[in-house]
Amino acid sequence: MSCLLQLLSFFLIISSATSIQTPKHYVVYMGSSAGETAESDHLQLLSTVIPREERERISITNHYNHALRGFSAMLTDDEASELSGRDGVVSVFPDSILQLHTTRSWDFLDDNSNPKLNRGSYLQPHKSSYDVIIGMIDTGIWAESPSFKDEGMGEIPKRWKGVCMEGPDFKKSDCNRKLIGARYYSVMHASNGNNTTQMRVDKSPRDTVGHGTHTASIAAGALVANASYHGLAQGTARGGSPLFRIAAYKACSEDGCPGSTILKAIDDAVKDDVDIISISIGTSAFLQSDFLKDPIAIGAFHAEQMGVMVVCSGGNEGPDPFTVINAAPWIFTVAASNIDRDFQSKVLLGNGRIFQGSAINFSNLTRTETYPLAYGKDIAAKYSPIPEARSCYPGSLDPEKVKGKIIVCFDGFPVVSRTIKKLVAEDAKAKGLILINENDKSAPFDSGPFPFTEVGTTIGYKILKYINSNKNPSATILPTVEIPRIKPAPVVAYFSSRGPSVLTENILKPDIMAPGVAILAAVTPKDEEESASDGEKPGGYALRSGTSTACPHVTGASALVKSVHPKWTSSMIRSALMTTATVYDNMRKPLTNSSASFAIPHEMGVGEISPVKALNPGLVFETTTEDYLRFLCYNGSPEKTIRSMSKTNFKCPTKSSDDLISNINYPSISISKLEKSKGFLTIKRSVTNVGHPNVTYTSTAQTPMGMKVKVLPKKITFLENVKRVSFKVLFDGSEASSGYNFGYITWSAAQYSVRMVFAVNVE
Ligand SMILES: *[C@@H]1O[C@H](CO)[C@@H](O)[C@H](O)[C@H]1NC(C)=O
Ligand SMILES: *[C@@H]1O[C@H](CO)[C@@H](O)[C@H](O)[C@H]1NC(C)=O
Ligand SMILES: *[C@@H]1O[C@H](CO)[C@@H](O)[C@H](O)[C@H]1NC(C)=O
Ligand SMILES: *[C@@H]1O[C@H](CO)[C@@H](O)[C@H](O)[C@H]1NC(C)=O
Ligand SMILES: *[C@@H]1O[C@H](CO)[C@@H](O)[C@H](O)[C@H]1NC(C)=O
Ligand SMILES: *[C@@H]1O[C@H](CO)[C@@H](O)[C@H](O)[C@H]1NC(C)=O
Ligand SMILES: CC(=O)N[C@H]1CO[C@H](CO)[C@@H](O)[C@@H]1O
Repeated sequence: MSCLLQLLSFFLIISSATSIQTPKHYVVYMGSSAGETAESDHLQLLSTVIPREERERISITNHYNHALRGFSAMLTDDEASELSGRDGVVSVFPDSILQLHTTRSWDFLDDNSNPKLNRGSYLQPHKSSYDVIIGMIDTGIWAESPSFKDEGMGEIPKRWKGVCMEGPDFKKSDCNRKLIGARYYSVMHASNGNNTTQMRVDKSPRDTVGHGTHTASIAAGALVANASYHGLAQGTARGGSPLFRIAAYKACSEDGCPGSTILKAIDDAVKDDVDIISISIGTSAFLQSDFLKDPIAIGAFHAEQMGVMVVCSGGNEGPDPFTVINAAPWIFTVAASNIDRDFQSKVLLGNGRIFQGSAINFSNLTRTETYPLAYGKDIAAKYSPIPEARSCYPGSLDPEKVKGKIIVCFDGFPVVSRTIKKLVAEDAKAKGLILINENDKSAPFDSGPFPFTEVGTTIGYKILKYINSNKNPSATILPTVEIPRIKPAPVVAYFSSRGPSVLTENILKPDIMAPGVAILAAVTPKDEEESASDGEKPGGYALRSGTSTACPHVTGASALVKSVHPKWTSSMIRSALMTTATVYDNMRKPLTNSSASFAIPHEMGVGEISPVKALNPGLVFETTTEDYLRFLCYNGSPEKTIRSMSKTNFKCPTKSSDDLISNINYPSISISKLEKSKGFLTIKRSVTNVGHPNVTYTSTAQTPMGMKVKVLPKKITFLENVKRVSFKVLFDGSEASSGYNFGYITWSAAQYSVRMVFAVNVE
């Protein structure tokens, strides 16, 4: 036995010693920028690990030197590991491809259901005193969209240091007073794990994917009257405020976004002097390892340190818990909700019965004619397994039997998205597809001109019963109609990623929720060709879903607060939005999730944004860079590393443990472990008065059954010279039920109401 083991390890040593390591793309992160670092310093460092005979590899693909310090380069694993031990190197990690937050490979949200902008009236235009610049890190921009017209906008702010990069299809004159900057990046070497793939070299900031155009028009699009998607969702399209400026940083292509390029885009955006960065991109929840090996978390940390706010989508991997990403405490993390609008395509059966289905389609079918109706299982190809045929699995249906019929399938096999099922039916020349969805997926699917609708299991089984009890069942799918003023709304979107974060349960994530289902926003013409029926004039707008569309709503809302309170830091703006968020829907009932249960903070954060209320929050929780550094200590990063990031001689507190993270001055409270036997646990917070100078606030607590919550002191008073006051919250879970308990504490005075949500895991 031991002999065999020895033999095995012998072979292992041989094989690793003889294998030639292929260089891959790595990011070498070196902490805070200490002023401009010359590229030659980084080349010098590289030359100490790369052998002389491979000198051509001593070359830097990205050089970071504004917000942070570091570079990316092609390295072997050994070279990378050697570099990671060097002085001044915080982390070395393989570059990876992050995904746009509207698509995912095993998607519940379909490729088609990309993101786009909410119809008007979401945010009121507001008198602003400060000219906010929003940096969109995304797939670039379609400058010609009416959403980026600059009518009525004043001079570009003098502090702006960005550029409008040109390309074969993009001229300097494509930028204007609304779209003030556009950059693109040469994305040459990118690798996923050990598989190095060559990516296209970009030549222009133009958006060829559509994602960046949608998100930018949501955050800051101009007013566009009569925007609609083929007549649906008609109204005035506009972003957070028509007056905000946009700078586009094209870090992504349709293949995704290399982390090394996102980091470069953040570095540039900070240098260019944007106020807020919006990122609707991320890795998969299951690939998260460490905040300091995550390019978005690293970039966002340094942006925050330099006074630039970073807003990110929380991901589309819901509804399972522990799926939220972009969950560092210095990131504003956004969940998605449905809004009060739905899209339905009715199914009309041969027997005259009509059922409601959910879809966005351009079906040309009418009431007057019906088509043969068949269940996938009954028209299976030879030898194909029944579960596959009942789910429209590729290759499982007999094209001869499908042709000319309306097909009914179940939504089995999560990897086979709605897009694929639609293609399976369409390729076999089906007349239409009725999908029976076991889960309410809440985001209507855009099937373009192909007749499609999606029904729940109750209706689904009625349709199957009709098929089974009729010799010649038939049906038709009617064109989509918009159903306005849906109740209840908002509702947590099914796909929205859920907390807690796998990286720490002592910060509540996601932070907040915003509209992210069937949002109308600007698109690129290419995007539209696919959906337009013959001869139809493209309208320039489309409906898309995903936390990608929710994030720029929060970016726009943050910009609104910034425009009215230019001196506020990002943590003050975040706090203002969080403590004023609403937890009630349009029926004045507590917010719910898509299965009609009360929504919990792991689904929606503190609730749905309420941007206008956030302009006057009364009190704010300020979270400082020092707080974030202490967070890193508590989270287990070495002090040496944290010093490299801080630019100072920062010292970690002598007592350092994960539990102490709950004491970071955050606008919500999360406690990963409250032991029943240990009595009261004390949490500290401090609040800053931004409202009337002489005021006394009183606290009340909304507590879950059995849990004791005490706020000390119960009243806090602010005077002209007393702006910041500390208080304690004591939690006793000895009689509470085990598991997560949720509630909130409200500080009230006159017109102000400051809500602080808590999540406490009782053991
Ligand atoms: C890297 O290669 C090893 C073996 O060659 C393989 O087991 C592993 O899955 C690969 N990792 C990635 C991320 O591709
Ligand atoms: C790398 O990935 C590409 C596409 O994902 C694949 O075609 C190729 O075979 C992979 N190469 C290696 C060495 O695994
Ligand atoms: C908007 O469209 C409606 C009907 O399509 C039309 O009557 C109206 O004049 C349009 N308004 C503008 C401002 O174009
Ligand atoms: C609907 O459009 C398709 C092409 O998109 C065409 O083949 C079909 O005949 C049309 N059906 C009706 C009823 O007009
Ligand atoms: C809604 O919330 C309930 C209770 O927390 C939970 O059991 C259910 O799985 C949730 N539904 C979705 C779709 O997340
Ligand atoms: C606040 O109170 C102080 C004295 O307590 C008073 O001098 C001051 O005028 C008050 N300020 C306002 C704005 O009411
Ligand atoms: C939502 C949508 O586009 N519905 C269309 C479906 O098709 C009919 C007929 O072509 C159109 O009139 C609807 O507008």
